[in-house]
Amino acid sequence: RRILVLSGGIGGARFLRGLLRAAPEAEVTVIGNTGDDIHLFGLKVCPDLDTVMYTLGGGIHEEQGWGRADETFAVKEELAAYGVGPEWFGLGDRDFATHIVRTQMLAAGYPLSAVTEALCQRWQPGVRLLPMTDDRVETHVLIDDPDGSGNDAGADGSDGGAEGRRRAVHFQEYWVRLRAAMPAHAVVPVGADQAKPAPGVLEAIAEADVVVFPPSNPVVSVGTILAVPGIREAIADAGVPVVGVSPIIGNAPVRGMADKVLAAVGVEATAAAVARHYGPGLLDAWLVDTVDADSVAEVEAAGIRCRAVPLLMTDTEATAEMARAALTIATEVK
Ligand code: GDP
Ligand code: FO1
Ligand code: CA
Repeated sequence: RRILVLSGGIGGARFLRGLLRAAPEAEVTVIGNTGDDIHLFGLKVCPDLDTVMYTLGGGIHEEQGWGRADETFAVKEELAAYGVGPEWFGLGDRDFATHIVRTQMLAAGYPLSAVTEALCQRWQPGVRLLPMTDDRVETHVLIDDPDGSGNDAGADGSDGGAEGRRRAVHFQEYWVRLRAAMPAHAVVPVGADQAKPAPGVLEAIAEADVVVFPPSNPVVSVGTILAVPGIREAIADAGVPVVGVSPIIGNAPVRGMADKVLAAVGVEATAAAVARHYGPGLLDAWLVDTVDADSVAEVEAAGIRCRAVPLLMTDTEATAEMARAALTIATEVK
């Protein structure tokens, strides 16, 4: 059985670990989000691809969910000693090697998809990991300018935020430096419009027996992948079940800033609202947590099959149970 998964970083990677345990015989292809990518110190960093690769390859820092286990930060400290920033993004020595190899291969002319395949030769994640595109896409977030605009209130006493300047910051700066402490007015995957699906992406969608949206961030992870022209249409036209798992439990993300970016796109942070956001034209079935059992009827009324099951990925077996529930509901919808 061929399973296709659209994944961001931490949430998607942890779900994949459970999926591989639930369906050890399946061929799993992952389309990874690259909108989080950032260029630092002359290197290209791909947080979501690396999180999937490290998590499934056994190198992840488990508590953090990102970055390597057993890390040291000598290079980071030396860069800071030279006054070379930014200092707010925690790149470790082991992680730097991944970005050096990637940047070297890109400079030699290899596309990101070939680079990712080469890196996975070492890590053996047990899935085929494809970037959503080989083209450059970087998500930016529009916020009220935290460092400018001088006066706190407009001349007429209005809220500086409404009248004040706004600026776009890289998603990583919004999340890692600013901790998503202020509203996001817009989320823009810069470059997505001109991006083409990476080699193998459309074929993997066409060959899939089931497509899974894991509990990844619906806006900056799954949403960004769907923003690459051709991918959403290919999934909708594949004629196979598309099953999603809610990253929102009890009207809040389990971790991270999904509520902030959902608000930016006008979607409330509820399990049902996210299902409706994906839409019945795309999503055939949706899993919500048992605390959100009262929203099952609402989701089904939207034309999406829905079931309430425990959705906390407390360990691999709990996650495997979620994956089994997702594969089961898929057999009931198409
Ligand atoms: P990121 O790129 O590192 O942010 O990772 P993803 O986009 O793949 O996943 C982030 C999402 O995972 C967040 O919106 C969380 O709410 C969700 N998440 C994390 N842990 C859990 C969990 O145990 N259960 C569920 N249902 N969602 C989770
Ligand atoms: N997330 C943080 O909250 N703080 C960090 O310092 C940080 C560093 C980092 C380095 C490499 C990498 O691949 C990921 C890293 N992340 C960090 C996670 C990153 O921001 C992810 O993109 C988020 O999980 C949201 O997608
Ligand atoms: Ca991410």
